Formats: sequence, C-alpha cells, structure tokens
Amino acid sequence: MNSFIIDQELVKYQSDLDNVLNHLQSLATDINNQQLELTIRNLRLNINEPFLFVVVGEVKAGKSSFVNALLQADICKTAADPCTDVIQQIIYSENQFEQPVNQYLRKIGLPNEILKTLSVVDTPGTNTIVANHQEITKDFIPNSDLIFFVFFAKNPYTRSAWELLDYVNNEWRKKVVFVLQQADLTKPEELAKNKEKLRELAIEKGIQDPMVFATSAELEVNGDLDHSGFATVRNYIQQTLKDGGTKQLKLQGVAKTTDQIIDLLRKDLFSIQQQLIKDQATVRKIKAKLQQNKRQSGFELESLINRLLAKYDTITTRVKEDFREQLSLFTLVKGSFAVLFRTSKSVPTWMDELKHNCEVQLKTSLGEISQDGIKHFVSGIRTLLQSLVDDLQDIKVNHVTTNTITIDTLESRQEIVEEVQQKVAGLLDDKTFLHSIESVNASVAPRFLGGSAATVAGTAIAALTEIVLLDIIGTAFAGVGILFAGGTLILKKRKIIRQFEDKLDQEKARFEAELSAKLHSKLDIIYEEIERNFLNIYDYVEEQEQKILPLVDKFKQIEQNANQVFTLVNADLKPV
Ligand SMILES: Nc1nc2c(ncn2[C@@H]2O[C@H](COP(=O)(O)OP(=O)(O)OP(=O)(O)O)[C@@H](O)[C@H]2O)c(=O)[nH]1
Ligand SMILES: [Mg+2]
Repeated sequence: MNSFIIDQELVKYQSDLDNVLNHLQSLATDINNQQLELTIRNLRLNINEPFLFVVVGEVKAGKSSFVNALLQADICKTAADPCTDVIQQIIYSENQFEQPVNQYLRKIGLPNEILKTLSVVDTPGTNTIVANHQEITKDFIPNSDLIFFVFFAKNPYTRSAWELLDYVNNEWRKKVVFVLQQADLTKPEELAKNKEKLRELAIEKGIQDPMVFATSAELEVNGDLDHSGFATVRNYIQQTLKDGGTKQLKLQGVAKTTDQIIDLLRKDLFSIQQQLIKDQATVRKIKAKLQQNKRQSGFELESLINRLLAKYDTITTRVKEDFREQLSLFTLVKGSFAVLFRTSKSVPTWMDELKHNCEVQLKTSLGEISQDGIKHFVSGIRTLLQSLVDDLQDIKVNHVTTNTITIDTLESRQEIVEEVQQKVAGLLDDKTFLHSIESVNASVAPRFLGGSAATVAGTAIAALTEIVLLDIIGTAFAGVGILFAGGTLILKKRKIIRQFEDKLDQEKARFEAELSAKLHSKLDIIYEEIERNFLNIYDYVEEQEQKILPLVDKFKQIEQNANQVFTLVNADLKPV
C-alpha cells in the first residue's frame, strides 16, 4: 500500500463512496429501476467483501481447472461437459467448508494463504446450451474487482467471450486480464500467435496494455511447474496486490463502477430533461398562439362590427329620407288620425311596410357583410387549428425512450399527445364543435347551418348579428306607432320625424354595444373550447416538471458529491 495512505483515510473514502451509493440507490428507487437498485445494493455490500477475483470465459475453456491449479486444490468440479452451474466463491477459512448461499451462489472455505487477501470466484461458462448460466455470470460482474478472462488457448476467437468482455469493459469498466488456458494442447508457435492476436483484439476493445497469460492446468497438476505458466500468474497477482493493496483496488473499482452508473443515469436524465424542455416550449407556444389568435379574431370582429355600423348608417339614412318624404305626403282625413298617402294606405300598413323594407335591406346587406367577415374569422380559426395540430406533431416526433428511467406519466406521454392531436384535428371537421355555445336559431340563420366546426362558430356569430339586428329594428319601429297616437299630426309631424330619427340613432349605439358584447363573449367561449382540448397536455407537462426536475436536482447533487470523492480517491490513491 502507498505509504502516505493510512487506513483511516481509506475508511473515510469507503464511507464517502457508500454515501454516494446510498443516494444513488434512492434515486434508482425513484426512477423505478429495480435492477439498478439491486446492483447498487450489491455494490455497497461488495465494498465490505474481500477482494473479488473472478474467472470468466466460454464453457469448457478450462476455468474451473485454472482455479484449482491456481489454488493448488481440487476444489472446483471439472468435466468434459458443461459443468459449473453456480458461482463458486472460494474464501479463506481455517477449516474447509462448503455452503450454498442461494440458488446461484456457493461459498467454499479453504485454508489457503493467497485467499487471505483475495477471494477467487469460479463462474459458469458463456455460450452454453444451459440458458441461464451466462446470465448468472453476467449478474455477478458488478461485484468483481479483477476479472480473469479465460480462453481456450487453441481458439481464443469465440464470440460470446468477447461480447462478455464488452459488457465487463464498457458497462462496468472492470479491470481485466487474459488467460490462454490448456496451453499444453497448443504448439508453441500457435500459442505465440494467439497470444499476440489476443493482445491486438483487446487493444481494439480499448484495453490499454492488456496482460495475457498462457497456462496449463494439466502441467501444473502434473508437477511441471516450470512450463505450467502459473508461477507468472501468481507473481502478477502478488505484485498487483502489493502495489495497490486490495482495499484500495476495491475502492477504485467500486468508484469506477459508480462513475459508470452515474454516466448511464446522466445520459437518460439529460435526454428526458431535454424532452421536457421542448415540451414546455411547445406548451408555451400553444398558449401564446391561442392568445395571439384570439386577439386577432377580436380585431376581425371589431372590423366586422365597424363595417356593419357603416352599413347601418347608410341604410338608416335612406330609411329616414323615405320616412320624411312619406310623412310629408300625408293628409288628415275627417279630423281623425288616419293618415292617407298617395297609395291610400293606413298608418299601420305603411309603417309595417317601411319596417319590412328596412328589415330586408339591413338583413341582406348586413348579412353579406357578416358572411364575408365570418369567412375571414373562420379561416383564421381553421389555420390556427391546423398549426396547433402541427405543433403536437412536433411533440410526438420528439420522443425519447430510456432504459433506466420509468415514470408512469412519462410512459403515457405518446398516448396523451396522440389523443389531444386527434381531438384538435377533429375540431377541424367536427360538426358539433362549440355545440354548447351554438345558440343558432335555425329560422334566423338557416343559410349558415351545417359545415365544419369553424363554420359552426361562424354561424353562431352570424346568427347573433341577425338576432341583435332584428331586435334593434323592432325596437326602433315600435316607438314610432305610438308617436302617431293623440294630438294634431301637423304639429307632431316634425316631432315624429325627429323622434324616429333619434330612435334609429340611439339604436345604432345599442346595436354596437350589444353586438360587441355578445360577439366578444362568444369569442371567449370559442377559444376556451379550443384550449380545453389542450388541458391534458398542460397537465402532463406540469406533472413532468414536478417529477423530473427534483430528480435532476437530486442527480446533480449526487454527481457533485461523487466527483469530489472520485477526485480524492484518484489523487490520493495510486493508480492501479
Ligand atoms: N489438456 C488440458 N485439459 C484441460 C486443461 N484444463 C482443463 N482441461 C480439461 O478441459 C475440460 C473442461 O475443463 P473445466 O475446468 O471443467 O472447464 P470450465 O471452463 O470450468 O467448464 P464449465 O464450467 O463447464 O464452463 C475438462 O475435461 C478438463 O480436464 C488443461 O490445461 N490442459
Ligand atoms: Mg467450470
């Protein structure tokens, strides 16, 4: 062990590291990753375990024989057929014992000096016909401190072993060394070639300066210690342990694995966070769009109202002239109040006709104007709906999937977006859209009925215009009849004209006020109705914020603590 490292410091690193792992374990629970949670729990237990020296490789490569020869004991069963079916951990013990820990793990105690500093683990082979053997070995990898990859010396080009190496190296960043076993079965030149080739392949896999040993368990057992290759292996182990110290090696190994877990989580959390940021932006965009379009629709309604008022002026001016002209022609008959005109009509008939004319003119020309304005209004809503559908498509396409993080609302994201998108797209041709506000009186505006949702919205507005209009005309004329009653018509003539004209002018103000109030309130309802469809997405994004942001914070805190611990471990402890 490095002279300036005192045990006290190692103890502190260990507890710091355990603290980081403790928080990571809690985060794993938060993201519903049971597998990761278990891995971390094992890793924490592993810190207190003796140095774990794990032997892996393809079935029948000679792993168990290697372990037996190394420990100079016939402890692991060997055979010509797939043999090792559980993980066998061999630990130091004064008295030999064998004890099953669980279905997959057996502990064997042996009074062997080398076991005082390390514990050796024999594993089931990869690429075996027994399905779960490979998995058992894979699951044990996170706990290992040093991994011996055993290859059959004659053929180290076996796919499953190299795939396992990828797993060990990339996913867990474990320290590995290589062994070409059963070397006695290989000609020296063939062995030299395979050794060199193995080195090259390992370098290709990103392992710097790989250690490759050639061993023969057969020769070792038969006492040919000079040629068995085991002396070199033992020497390497002793050297490694002397240089590093098992505790130090273990801490560094655990730190590397912890770092790896943090990297994994960082990647997934980052992409989920990015997704959330984009979702938030889209929600803001949708809200802004609705607001902006509503304002635009408001302007359109204002301009529609102004055009209607201008037309109202034109028409009522004509009506006023007509009224004045007609009234100047009246004759008083027999002192009664019956008024005769050129056409000898009675006052009520004449008034009815005038009212009717006025109604028809207003209805026709105002109808044209409002239809025109509504076309504008409707196409505005239509464009809005289409662009909202497109915004939702953007959300849908920008979807990340992660292996590590499971959050229930995250799972239903696509479903929610899809549903909202369909609803909004449906508004484009749903006849019942705005049903609740559809106060359309079929007799008033039959020509507007039917058609798409946006048309229905337009219909409601057109109908409203007419309803207000008819009411206005009705009121304007209602007063006039009364003016004719009582008194002398000659004296009243100017007063009648003035009052009728005043009435039409007053009604204009009411026309404007009422139309504006009613149309704007309809506008509110229309936009509320549209926005209602988006509430599920608003809620979803809010819920995600509440779930993801604390996770990100928690992770950042862990990351920061971990980096401090890693820096200390790497600065103070010698590299291994
Ligand atoms: N000639 C020779 N045969 C060996 C050597 N090592 C192992 N064998 C034989 O190879 C066969 C497999 O050896 P094991 O040690 O059981 O191999 P394993 O990798 O543990 O096999 P599994 O546990 O089934 O994956 C046995 O028949 C051994 O006798 C060796 O160095 N030389
Ligand atoms: Mg075996």
